[in-house]
Amino acid sequence: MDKAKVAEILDEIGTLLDLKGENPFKVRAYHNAARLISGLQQDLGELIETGRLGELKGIGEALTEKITELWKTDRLKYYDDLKASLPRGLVEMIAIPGFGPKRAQIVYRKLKVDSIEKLEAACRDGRVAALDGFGEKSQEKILQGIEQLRKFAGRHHYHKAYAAAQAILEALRAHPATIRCEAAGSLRRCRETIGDLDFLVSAKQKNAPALMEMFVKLPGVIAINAQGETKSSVVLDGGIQADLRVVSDAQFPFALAYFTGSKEHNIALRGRALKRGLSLNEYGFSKAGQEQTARDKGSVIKCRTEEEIYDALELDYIPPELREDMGEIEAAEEGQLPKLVEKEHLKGTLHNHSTWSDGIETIEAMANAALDLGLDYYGTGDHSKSQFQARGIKEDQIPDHIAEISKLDEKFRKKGFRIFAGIECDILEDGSLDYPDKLLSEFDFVVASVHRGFTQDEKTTTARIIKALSNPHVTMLGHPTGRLLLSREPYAVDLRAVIEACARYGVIIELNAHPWRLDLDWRWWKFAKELGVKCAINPDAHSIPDLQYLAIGVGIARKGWLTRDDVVNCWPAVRVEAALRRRRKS
Ligand code: DGT
Ligand code: CA
Ligand code: CA
Ligand code: ZN
Repeated sequence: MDKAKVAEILDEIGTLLDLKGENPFKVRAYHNAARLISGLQQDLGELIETGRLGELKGIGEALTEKITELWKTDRLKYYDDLKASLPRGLVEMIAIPGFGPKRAQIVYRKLKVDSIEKLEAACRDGRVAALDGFGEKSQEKILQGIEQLRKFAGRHHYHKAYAAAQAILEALRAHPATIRCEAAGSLRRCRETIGDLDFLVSAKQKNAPALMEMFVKLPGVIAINAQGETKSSVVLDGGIQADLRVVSDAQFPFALAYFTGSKEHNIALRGRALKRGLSLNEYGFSKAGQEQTARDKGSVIKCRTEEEIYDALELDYIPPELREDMGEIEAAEEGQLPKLVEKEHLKGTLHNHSTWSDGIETIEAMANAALDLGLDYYGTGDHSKSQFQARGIKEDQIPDHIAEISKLDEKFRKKGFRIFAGIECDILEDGSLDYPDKLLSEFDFVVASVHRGFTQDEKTTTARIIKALSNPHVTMLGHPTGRLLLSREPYAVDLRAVIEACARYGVIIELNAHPWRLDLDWRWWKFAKELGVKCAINPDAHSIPDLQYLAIGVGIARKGWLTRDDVVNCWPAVRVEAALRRRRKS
């Protein structure tokens, strides 16, 4: 069993215990252990073998035993028993947004409701509203939550889909029959969530069956939906569906363009081809009215690459992230596509957490990890005092906090690396900030974020955020909508007004790169950029592996048409430092 799976099971145990009404400390111990294990830098197997697992903070004897059992036997009796002791439907219920274990327990005990279907029925006939502490409003909320859950079903967070795809790509590329191989679909376009994976391989026709045979037997495949000569479909561990198509190498660029999508982009391209008397599909170009098929001799215009397909349509090459039919074809026609930001352009990372709040590493360890990634600077951004459950920094700790960062900055300067002192400061319900201005002025930069009061109406929330933005100490707006992808809808907010306010006050907007957030949404960046608002791609890292989220953030920034110059953490340290300071002095 790998580390990630161990962490996942520990996390689930925490949830199950919560559902059973166990004491909150025990529940939290499992959730914390899960976070610790998933972010662990040392080798878990080695810690277990050398008996040093218990030395980790928060891993006591009971947890050591359970983790060891999981690691060594791939199973855990305690977990199996726990799962068996609760109705399956009850566990499923807690995935309903806004419906936690506590409420699940109540409806289970009082109404004998043990499935989502029964819960929906109990809401429809008013039994839930009649329960103590529920009422009409929360009953309505639960119904909305069930609707949302059904909408989310079958989609996956980007990092999970990406990780699953990498393993499969490696296997497919290593196969001797493979000529070219790519993952297409929404993954290649870097959508914020992924429905299924679409793999494409080019090979000689006679080799296709062998490739299919390998594909359906890959580790991680838990079910085979279909296995054919040119197309197979499987379900992977974690519930992600993966399709594989094998085409000839001459068809490959056409199939790649087609299966990359989006559907809307394809339709627009096809329309453009038709205007030129051509028909375009996944096999190639043909004379209009004579569709290519898989067996045809080949495209009437030969294209070795996607670039050549766009060229044949008199378009500049359109990077996959832009293929959403949102103006990219017009821009490509006029030679107006932006030169998109790239991973290699990143020079630093701002807004990260440490053991000063809810992160699992020290600032020094995090900064070293950023240095190892080849970055030139690191910004801290721990929580402010109102986030007490995330151990937000109390006012009287701030001098020590800043002193530690200054000392580290001095030390790292010798390596040509900078550390900036930031803070993720809560925007309180009334739009004021969690610390007085005097304390805020101690920091190099302030990320202002909403972490509660999500139920305020749109007008109130918008005014609340804009009031916070007007404070000259605020350098950046954190995760502007508070959404958690596939789990929590954004709070009601007029983003247009918020972005305009950012432009007015010179506030940077965060592109929170945590795969559950990817907030500000990519659809808004073009507008923000037109107003001159700058972007910070922030991993919001709570552990060293979380720093990898930067790459996902770059994908989303590309989707938002951003260039290197639009992204502040692609700037050299001196320029960033000046930019962070500018507003507060003016
Ligand atoms: P997903 O899987 O929901 O995250 O999104 P996609 O974009 O990966 O969609 P998927 O897997 O259904 O199909 C992959 C690509 O195949 C899609 O982006 C465009 C192409 N495609 C699928 N169906 C159609 C269609 O009916 N017409 C056209 N023109 N293209 C299609
Ligand atoms: Ca797909
Ligand atoms: Ca698909
Ligand atoms: Zn936050």
